[in-house]
Amino acid sequence: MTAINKEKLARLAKLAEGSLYENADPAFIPFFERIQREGVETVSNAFNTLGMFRAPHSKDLAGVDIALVGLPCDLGVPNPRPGTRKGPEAVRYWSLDRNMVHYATKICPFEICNVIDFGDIEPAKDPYTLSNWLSAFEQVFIDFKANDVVPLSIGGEHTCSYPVLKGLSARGQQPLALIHLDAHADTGTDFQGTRISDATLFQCAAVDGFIDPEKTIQIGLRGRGVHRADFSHKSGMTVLYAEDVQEKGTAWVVEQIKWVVGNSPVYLSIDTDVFDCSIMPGTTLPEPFGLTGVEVRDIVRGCRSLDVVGADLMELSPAYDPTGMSSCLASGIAFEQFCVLAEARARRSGKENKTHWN
Ligand SMILES: [Mn+2]
Repeated sequence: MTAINKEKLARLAKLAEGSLYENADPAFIPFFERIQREGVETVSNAFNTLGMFRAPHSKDLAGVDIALVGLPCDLGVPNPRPGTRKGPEAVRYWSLDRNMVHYATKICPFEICNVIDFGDIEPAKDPYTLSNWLSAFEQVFIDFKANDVVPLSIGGEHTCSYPVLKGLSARGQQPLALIHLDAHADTGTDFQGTRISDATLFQCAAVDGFIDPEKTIQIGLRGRGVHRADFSHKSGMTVLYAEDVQEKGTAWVVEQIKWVVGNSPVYLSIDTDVFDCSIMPGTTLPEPFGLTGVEVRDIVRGCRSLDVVGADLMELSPAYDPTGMSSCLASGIAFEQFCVLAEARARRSGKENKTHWN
């Protein structure tokens, strides 16, 4: 090839002028310009002032639409693979490598909702006792509910979802529908002498009136959890096995979700073991033959039109994830959940609030 002519080089040089974001999607240039004015570091990740997905850290719930929050507890796991207490830290780390704008749906949660990173919740005393963690979580989620704050929680093991559901249902006064993605039903009874654990929490949540089993759909079940799913069937939950998703497709799954949930306020809980063990070693109980990242993504995106009032991503266990890719995938799914929550929150309040960093 001969040298590229000067006019073409000049044209390319012109295209390359300007700052990093001047060549961004024009719809989001005002957003990126605003957050630069507000001092948000958007390139380097080496800033411990950055919250999850670069949200501002705050404990003040006034005027807040969405709280990103960590539940760093793994005391409800009786098996020999503890470690989910490090899940929030790993998602915060990998969340800085996600964009602040959804590349496909064009949703920017920070432009339609006032978002904070609430930090992690820990009990004020005796952290050796599971019930102290659950009480600490319950109190915060009661406050979230009272202040109309929508949470995206990162676990922690699945027991932590019980006090979340207790708080968001106003201790059962306003029960929720539930979309539950998991390899296991988590509707067992009294696991090894403990009533509330990561094997029983959804039975407890139903018996205690926090969720309506007839408006509950469990998706992705397989392997060792299936024979413990009796309560799910008998109480009227809709149960879709991993094979149902793989054979009938995610569009069919989303139809079932809409049929079960309707327009009820719904909570979206994802256990990382819903993913196949080959892409999710970093979880408490890895299960073969699970869902792909794209399948879970499409199911979450399929919830965009629903009245989602809270969501969580549980059981991420970074110690078993030497490459970090389990946490990378988890942070990507958490961003999908974040966008769905933000859209639903803005729709419910009928107005769009912005996130501010100062
Ligand atoms: Mn689970």
